[in-house]
Amino acid sequence: MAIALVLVLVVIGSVLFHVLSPWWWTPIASNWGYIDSTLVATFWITGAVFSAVVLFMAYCVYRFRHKEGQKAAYEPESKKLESWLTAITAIGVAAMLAPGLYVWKQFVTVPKDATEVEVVAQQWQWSFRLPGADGKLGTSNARLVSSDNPLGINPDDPNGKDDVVVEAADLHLPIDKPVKMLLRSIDVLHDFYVPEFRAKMDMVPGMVTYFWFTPTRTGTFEVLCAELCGTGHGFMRGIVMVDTAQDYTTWLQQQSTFAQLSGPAKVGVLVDRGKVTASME
Ligand SMILES: [Cu+2]
Repeated sequence: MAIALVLVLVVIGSVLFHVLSPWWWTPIASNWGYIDSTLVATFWITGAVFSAVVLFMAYCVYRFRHKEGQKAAYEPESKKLESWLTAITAIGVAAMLAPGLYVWKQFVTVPKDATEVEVVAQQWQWSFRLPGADGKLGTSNARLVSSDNPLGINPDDPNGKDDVVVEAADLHLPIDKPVKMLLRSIDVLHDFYVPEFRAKMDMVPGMVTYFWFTPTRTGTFEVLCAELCGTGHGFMRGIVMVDTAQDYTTWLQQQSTFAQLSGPAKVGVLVDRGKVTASME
């Protein structure tokens, strides 16, 4: 009897903890509200199943408790019970997977007007690269990484000359413009994660992964690394600031291009700082 009561209390406590918990998501700052809905659906389904199973256990503990002279019936198989339990489980699993697959399709189907932004991870910092006035990022290769070229940008690619390099500093993005995040790592596995954007993706050395999103409110958001990447993993933080179009342009004009950082002697081109224009406008 006491055990049955404890099981009922576990269900009541779990539901109350979920409903009254002060730990919930940070307010969303991107278009991915659908990811939240998918999580809510998963909470409802797993919560209902958890409550049903534990309450059923409590019922059985109470109903079939020991009584003098009572014998249990042996029934190793029940086709009918197995069929409907299988059917209900299949429906529950499908209801959790289907919205996830649907939102995943959207997550990696990048709209045509999205601007590319490259994120480069390394132990243990974040750097960023934006296309310059030509709207194109130059090619890159981890073999080209050096103290003068920390992102490994190809100096022979003309598209890369005007790329804006933001090394180990804050990234700014304009509000309400879709961006395609191209994710690159130059050492080990990392994972670019901004909780408010409801978006994260592994970064794998040797390949470029991506997702897209549209920032929907201005503010300062923390970038976390969501992949255990070494002793400095916990300190691998960065900042993404979502600006109004005007603030974004002001920031962009203060940034340096790859050509400027490399110096005229190395690439033979001198780009005027004022000519870095906002490719997202
Ligand atoms: Cu990391």
